[in-house]
Amino acid sequence: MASFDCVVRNGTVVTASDTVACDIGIVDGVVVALGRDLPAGRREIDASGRLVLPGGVDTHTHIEEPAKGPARNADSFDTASASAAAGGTTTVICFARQPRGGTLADKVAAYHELAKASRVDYSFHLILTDPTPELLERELPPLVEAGHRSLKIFLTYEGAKVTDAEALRVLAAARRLGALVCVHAEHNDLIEFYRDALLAAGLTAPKYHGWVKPMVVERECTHRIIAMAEALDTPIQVFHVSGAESAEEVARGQARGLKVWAETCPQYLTLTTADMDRPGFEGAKFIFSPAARTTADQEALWAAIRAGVIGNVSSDHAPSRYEGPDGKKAHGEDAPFTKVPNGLPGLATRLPVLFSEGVSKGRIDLQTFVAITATNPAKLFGLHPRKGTIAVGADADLTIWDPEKEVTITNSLLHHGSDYTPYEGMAVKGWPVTTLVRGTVVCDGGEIATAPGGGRFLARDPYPLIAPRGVFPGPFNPVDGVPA
Ligand code: DUC
Ligand code: ZN
Ligand code: ZN
Repeated sequence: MASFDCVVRNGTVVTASDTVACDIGIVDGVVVALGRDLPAGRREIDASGRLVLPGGVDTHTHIEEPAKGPARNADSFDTASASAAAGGTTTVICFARQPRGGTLADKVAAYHELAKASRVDYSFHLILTDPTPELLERELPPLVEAGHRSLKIFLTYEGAKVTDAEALRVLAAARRLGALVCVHAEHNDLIEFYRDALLAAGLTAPKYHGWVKPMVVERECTHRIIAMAEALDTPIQVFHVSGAESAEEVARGQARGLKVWAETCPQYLTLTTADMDRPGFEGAKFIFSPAARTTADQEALWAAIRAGVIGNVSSDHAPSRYEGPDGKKAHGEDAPFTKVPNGLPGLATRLPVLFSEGVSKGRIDLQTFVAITATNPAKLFGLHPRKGTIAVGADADLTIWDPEKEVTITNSLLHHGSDYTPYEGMAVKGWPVTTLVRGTVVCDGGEIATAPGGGRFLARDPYPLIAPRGVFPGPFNPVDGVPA
């Protein structure tokens, strides 16, 4: 009788700490053995000449979220999870959003229903747009207790943004409840001042999206939210750090010993302001926030990754279609940049683009690649060691990777609901060939191998990494109203 449900044989297993040639034995979706010459499994997968990586953990994905006006998120959980699987990602964290002036609990329940179509495992961040005492004191505690252990706030975007006073209340609530706060940090009033001036000057083409939010907009706000988090001794993650100056703010906070973490995204490592200036309306495909920056910023971000300042590279997958009445052209081909929905598809391309630009081009090593795409995000969001590594006892979420395979990215490879990829025509070296979620092959040779569904919700228990330090900058603890 076979000892294992499945054996992945003859591969080179890579984790954030080691590279080892060994087989992987799987029973009931869990890794139960790592070793040479394991006995036969009911299913055998030959990984000769391949790397076997922990399945990617993408902790910033907008899936089937309601959008503004005629615009629509181009993915369902069916298509988004297909693109995750095709790109070697086996866990996503996406967003259940409180409607402004509305309740969150109903939205969370409805989002759980939608997510049942996911092929990959998933967890939710809770977006707070209206942090009233009722929300923070009554609605939120049971939701966090049920495993939604991260909150997101926006400091910009009409309809989503919170004031500094509200942000402080969210930070205080998160500290009490044991949740991590993730922050979209851009200075709203400054953006609006720039916006009004640009529109008044008749500067409306897609490239002016870059002008409306220069680096100072993000740098100031990154500094501000870190200061607020420091004052309340509340751990935070800064989302989508786009360039050198914000990374420097994060590094300064970390050097002071603060629990401040940061992510960046492949688009900030590969795209620049020039992409928003492509001919015609093409630049709209590259409208996302914060905006793409310079090649010097890209090098600074790689350096921040190597230094450990930025420990997580997520996709910020936020797909719109380009064509059609609900996508980038929803307001026409001459629409001002202010009317173009923000975001781009990136779930499927996150790992290949990062591997190619990072590992294949020698900017980072394999261990760093695994750390920033799987292990660190799993740790930061309370999913490790079940997710984010290959170890006995971990879920058998695996990506079998061909490090030599050369692929020209084209949209039809990606399985998402968008009709474009910002990386169309990009040549990459290194590609996922087979993806397993808890021992089940979900994508093989670019073909999706399972029907929608099968993914599981990952409730996240309290975990020590995001416990407050117990250190305040003054003699008073303003969260609990007692001496520090
Ligand atoms: N920026 C965000 O903050 N969220 C989704 C899309 C985007 O570009
Ligand atoms: Zn954001
Ligand atoms: Zn986002």
